[in-house]
Amino acid sequence: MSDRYMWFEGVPFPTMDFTPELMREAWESFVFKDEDVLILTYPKSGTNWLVEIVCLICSKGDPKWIQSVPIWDRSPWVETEYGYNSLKDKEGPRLISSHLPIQLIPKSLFNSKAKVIYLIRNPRDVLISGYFFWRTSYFVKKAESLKEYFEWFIKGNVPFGSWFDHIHGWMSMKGKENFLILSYEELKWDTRSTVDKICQFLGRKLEPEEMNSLLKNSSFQVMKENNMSNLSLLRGQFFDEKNGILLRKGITGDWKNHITVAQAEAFDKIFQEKMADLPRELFPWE
Ligand code: PPS
Repeated sequence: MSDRYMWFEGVPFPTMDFTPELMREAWESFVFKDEDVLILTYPKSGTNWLVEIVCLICSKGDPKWIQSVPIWDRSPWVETEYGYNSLKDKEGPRLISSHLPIQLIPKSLFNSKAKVIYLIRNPRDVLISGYFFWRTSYFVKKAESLKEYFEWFIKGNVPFGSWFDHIHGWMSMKGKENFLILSYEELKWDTRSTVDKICQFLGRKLEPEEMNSLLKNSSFQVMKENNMSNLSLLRGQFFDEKNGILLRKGITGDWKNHITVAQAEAFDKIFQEKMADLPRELFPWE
């Protein structure tokens, strides 16, 4: 059980599988290769869904890989001890996941042509998803109530720091040829077209039946039942035995069921203040 964070360079991180030494080594020494694909998100934005989709693009819709290898081995987290060690000597093109803010990503990214997909989600839904997820985990500080977590989220006192800073930081990459920005909302509202966009970005093509298999196997229901993707293998070790759940609801706008009118108004005000300098089309839920 944890009642604290692991702080690194002023940003709070989970306490399990994260150490300052490893994070510094990854930051300074990890080498991105031009053929790598990096899936980058602020936590609770749909990372695992996007990983599942990219894996199915790589396997041309064949679900064997996603049904036999845990998702954290298919696309390891570069900032964790386990992920870093499995990635660093891996041959060939790699799928890599990260929640790191731009200032802490391994520096070699900026000298490589690795393809980066950055997935954004309505921060109100990110907040709710995070509230329910972190409280079943053994590796982050737990809020007493949603009210308390709401305050922490606004201040950035949550795992991986401020959502607002994360978005601002990574938006400095907007317009670069190797940087694709997507939203959870577009992925949810028009999965097929968004997958087409990803295929185009990765230089891949799927036949219609391959695409249909991808859509079926990355759907919320199928992923929720896939033990290689739903994190159930980590229950007891990283998460509460009974309640640890990654695939909770998988919808847009669930925040409306949890946040009070006063909180929603306060959030709108902060969002407008902090995000006014970024183009509105980045935020399709507005
Ligand atoms: S983590 O722990 O930060 O890596 O979580 P992450 O994967 O980024 O986000 C978890 C949320 O994504 C939802 N999810 C999906 N939605 C729709 N379809 C599919 N297939 C899918 N897979 C994961 C998951 O349900 C979490 O959102 P909430 O709102 O909590 O349900």
